[in-house]
Amino acid sequence: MLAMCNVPAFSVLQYEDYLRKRRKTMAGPLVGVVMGSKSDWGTMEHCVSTLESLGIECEVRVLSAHRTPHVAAEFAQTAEARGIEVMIAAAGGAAHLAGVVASMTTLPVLGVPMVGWSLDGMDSLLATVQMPRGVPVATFAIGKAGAVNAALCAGQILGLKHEAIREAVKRDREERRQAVLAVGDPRE
Ligand code: C2R
Repeated sequence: MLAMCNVPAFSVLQYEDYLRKRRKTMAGPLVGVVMGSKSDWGTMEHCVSTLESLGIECEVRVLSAHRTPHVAAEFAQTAEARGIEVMIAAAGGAAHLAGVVASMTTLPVLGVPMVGWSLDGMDSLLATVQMPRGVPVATFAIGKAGAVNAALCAGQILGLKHEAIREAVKRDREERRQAVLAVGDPRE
């Protein structure tokens, strides 16, 4: 599992110390975005573009808890060691991906239900949100709104520690406020 991150072999204590130092110096992706299929990209690109608009670097992968279970598990298990601080997982239909990711890491996992091939995404919403006690997935709205809000929420979580991201989230909120006020009378 650790081979994927090129972590040299040493004791658990040394490894934890190594991770702590690495995290301090590391400027790399802070968010891991994973989706069950390329067919989710049309929705999840709004998540990634929102992260980018906040100046948040992210990893983006298509991986499936059903079709590529071992790689999906490894991606989640090694996320913290790669410097990832928040995971976003999107899937449609029998949407188990976010739950499986959450089972493999203690990083916060934000789940985004995709509109699948039927049921307008209600299946994905319930599959993502109904996690058993003890393994949370913070679940967002179905589709594009959820994709954007998951990115903004990731920004809010990261903003607790990263000042530049905190300020970017405040700017984004102000821009959205201004955009509504700029509409004025919609008949015009
Ligand atoms: P295809 O379009 O590839 O057939 O996928 C995907 O997220 C997608 O919305 C259809 C839908 O299947 C979902 N999928 C899952 C998982 N893997 C793929 N729900 C999973 O691991 O939960």
